[in-house]
Amino acid sequence: MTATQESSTSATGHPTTHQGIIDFVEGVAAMTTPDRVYWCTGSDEEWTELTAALESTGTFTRLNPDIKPNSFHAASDPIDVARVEDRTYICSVDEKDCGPTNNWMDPEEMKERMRGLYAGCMKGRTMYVIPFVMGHLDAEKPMFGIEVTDSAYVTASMRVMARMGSNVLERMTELDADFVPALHSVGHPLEPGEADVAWPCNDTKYIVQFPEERAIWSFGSGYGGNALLGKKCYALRIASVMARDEGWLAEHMLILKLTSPQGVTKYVAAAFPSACGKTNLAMLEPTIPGWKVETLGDDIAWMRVGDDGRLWAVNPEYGFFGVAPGTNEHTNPNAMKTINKGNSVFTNVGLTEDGDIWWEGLENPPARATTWKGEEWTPEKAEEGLLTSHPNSRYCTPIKQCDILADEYDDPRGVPIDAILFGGRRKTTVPLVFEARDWTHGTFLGATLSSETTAAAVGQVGLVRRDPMAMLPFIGYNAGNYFDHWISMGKDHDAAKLPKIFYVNWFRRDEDGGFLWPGFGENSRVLKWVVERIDGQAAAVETAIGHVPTPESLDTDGLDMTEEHLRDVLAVDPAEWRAELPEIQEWFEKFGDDLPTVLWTELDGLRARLDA
Ligand code: GTP
Ligand code: SPV
Ligand code: MN
Repeated sequence: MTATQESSTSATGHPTTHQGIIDFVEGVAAMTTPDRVYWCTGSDEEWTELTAALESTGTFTRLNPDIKPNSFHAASDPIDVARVEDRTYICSVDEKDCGPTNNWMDPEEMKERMRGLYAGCMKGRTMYVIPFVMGHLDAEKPMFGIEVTDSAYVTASMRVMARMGSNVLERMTELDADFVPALHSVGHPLEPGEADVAWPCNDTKYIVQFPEERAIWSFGSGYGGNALLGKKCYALRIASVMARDEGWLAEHMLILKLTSPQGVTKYVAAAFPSACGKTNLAMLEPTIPGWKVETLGDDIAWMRVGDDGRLWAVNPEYGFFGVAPGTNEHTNPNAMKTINKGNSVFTNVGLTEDGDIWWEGLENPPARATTWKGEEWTPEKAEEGLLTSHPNSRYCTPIKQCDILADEYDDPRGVPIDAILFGGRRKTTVPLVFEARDWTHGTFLGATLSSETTAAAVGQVGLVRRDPMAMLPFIGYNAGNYFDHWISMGKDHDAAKLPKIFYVNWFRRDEDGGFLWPGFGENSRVLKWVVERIDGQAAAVETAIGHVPTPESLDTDGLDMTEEHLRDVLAVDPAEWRAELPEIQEWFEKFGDDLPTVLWTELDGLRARLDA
């Protein structure tokens, strides 16, 4: 890159006088020995230079500008397609603070090991310095970070996903602000004359959080959640620790605004595990007349109790990093409109002959395409099982391009949440929707949330595991203490003003393996029941697990569904739930004394109600 910054260059030649930032950047450069250090400005010229550089290394293929302007296709190394949970560590000083659900290593030992990997690892490359802020630059306390990376792909993607650039650096300098130092390398140094590869990465990967230091060290991967360090590493793992210490919540939740035909507005946050429907719900087009959904966020919510006692949520991100397969004009027309405006990066999807992208589930399959692995694809080969796209392929697109982005997205105070939904992917047992009895019971539902694993993380797909609050891979400390933090939010504040908690499951199956519930836009019927519950209008039956809709209380107008079918959708089978009890028991036992006793009381209550 040739661009340099003239303004406010310090005596050290850096575009800031913030000594903490200078020390971090110089320290990393000394260890990793890049050929160049480049401070990102976030300008349009910079984007043009970055994307041109990515085209020249073969990382990016420019898409047809008549179809998707200023957009690019990228294909990763097949060993670098998803988050690597077994390589992700919480290196707290005390192992107990990491808890039983995270990998731990002594921070000094980990640093020693990683310094060995980082030594000279940026040789032959440019080191990009990305000043960024998660949330608003004019927030009461802006949440700054500096990501240092040797990946132009990561730099381009960070520009889409986070507010970044010169104005952020200037503000950090003015405030002499605290920031999260986030070090990233693909771990692929280049010897003199050695040609680069399209997707540099390393067989050895480490995604490491140092919670006390609020620092992130990532090595060996270029994939989103492993490499765009503002996202999962900062906004969830590190932020969850900050939130524990400061009395707020950092959660894996979408945020949406729902307006009824009468013009009544409600805000809903929902936590579903990776690849379980957050983006789709966040951008939903209601099928019930007169209802409107607007989006505030699709992956992460930071929530604080305001002076009014309500729980206020902001989305700290600036883009969508969405699952591509299955996205289409029917399932998510708003995502399609967003990406069709251009300015987007598509990773591990198919590339068509006319310079567009295609993935499984998209309309109008092309006559031929190149798969993400570079194979030739035709509809005939699809019948033999060849996929154009990796199941965890992603689009990366600016949130501001979303037509249904709510105006409140730009308000640093965020929005007051009326309802929290927890949900997972369960073929059996869990009904379409039910309401928790109170905040503590809601915390129990979140703490015992279960879901089938997906392609968003490396490993076997389809295994049922407990994924508390959809945060299993993202809680930056002892999950037992995290449950306690949730419980105390209900105790330290007026629970009546906090959101009501619900549990949903779009993924229940019939005997033939088909989905019992049509999902997507039809989920508006569930949202309607939820807000009517909050307003005391919708009926429910009290069951052992919580308040389940009566069949009449769920709006099924225009839905082609028999009464019997609807009963199956809403069914609570005591035998199935009894089978959950030993699993929950085993799950809770993992946490020993760190599990809040009220959660044992909740489990006893559930058992007693099931036996009654
Ligand atoms: P991350 O970005 O990994 O955190 O995922 P996410 O929670 O945002 O999931 P997303 O909305 O991208 O959905 C993932 C997959 O679930 C896609 O293949 C969707 O088509 C599918 N999906 C989403 N909503 C529904 C639904 O209501 N019913 C069914 N059957 N599938 C759904
Ligand atoms: C997830 O896996 O939950 C995602 C994608 O949202 S990633 O950014 O890779 O974590
Ligand atoms: Mn996610």
